[in-house]
Amino acid sequence: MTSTVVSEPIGKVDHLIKLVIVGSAGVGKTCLIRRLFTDQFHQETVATIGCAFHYKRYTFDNKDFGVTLWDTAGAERFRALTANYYRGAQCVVLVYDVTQRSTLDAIAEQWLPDFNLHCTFRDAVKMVIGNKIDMVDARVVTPEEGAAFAREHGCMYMETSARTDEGVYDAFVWGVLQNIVDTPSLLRSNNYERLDIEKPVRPDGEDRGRRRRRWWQPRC
Ligand SMILES: Nc1nc2c(ncn2[C@@H]2O[C@H](COP(=O)(O)OP(=O)(O)OP(=O)(O)O)[C@@H](O)[C@H]2O)c(=O)[nH]1
Ligand SMILES: [Mg+2]
Repeated sequence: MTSTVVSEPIGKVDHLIKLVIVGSAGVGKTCLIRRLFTDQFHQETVATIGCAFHYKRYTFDNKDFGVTLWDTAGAERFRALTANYYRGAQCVVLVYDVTQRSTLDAIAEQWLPDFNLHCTFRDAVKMVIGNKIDMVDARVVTPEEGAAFAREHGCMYMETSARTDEGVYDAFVWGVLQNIVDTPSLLRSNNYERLDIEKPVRPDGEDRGRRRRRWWQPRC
């Protein structure tokens, strides 16, 4: 299997994949995505407001996959809003910080129940990620505990460091995307009408006569 990444506006692809990343505030969701898509890490970050949208095209076995990645805010005040993004998601990535046990507890108490309640794919891929493994001395959740937790809740498990890049590509591409690609029930044709993402309308109004839709501006 080959995997290449193309950063470009949403165009014709064989399949669209919707991936939502959730977890408590400050666990490193935005840093993981930045590492995956731009191979950068910034110590100083700004808390996500609501949700940020990213798009990237990957090629697996000569088929194009458009991956829409929804980076949600971990702050409690956005909880109700985040539930809206689960609809149509083939995958949820549940991130916790290995130096803060409360963020792992929050997956069991909040993030996973919320996703199970609102998701629309019975076979959705669920991946628990323990992030910040570079902070060896501050670590409080062991890899064994993390893996046992994920197993108990029917999820895959990986550990990462957005800072050092350890495990990031493996978790998202070989873990999450590969699993989706290998699950036929999760793959849908490139038919925007059936997807949770809305087809962009050309500014020249090409789609006149149909309901006006938003013009998505991919961010990377
Ligand atoms: N040491 C270390 N710090 C990290 C890592 N990932 C993120 N951080 C730091 O953790 C802080 C929060 O990172 P964000 O990516 O903004 O966290 P978030 O989960 O997106 O937070 P919200 O948007 O508020 O939900 C920042 O100061 C990052 O520099 C990591 O792998 N290792
Ligand atoms: Mg964020």
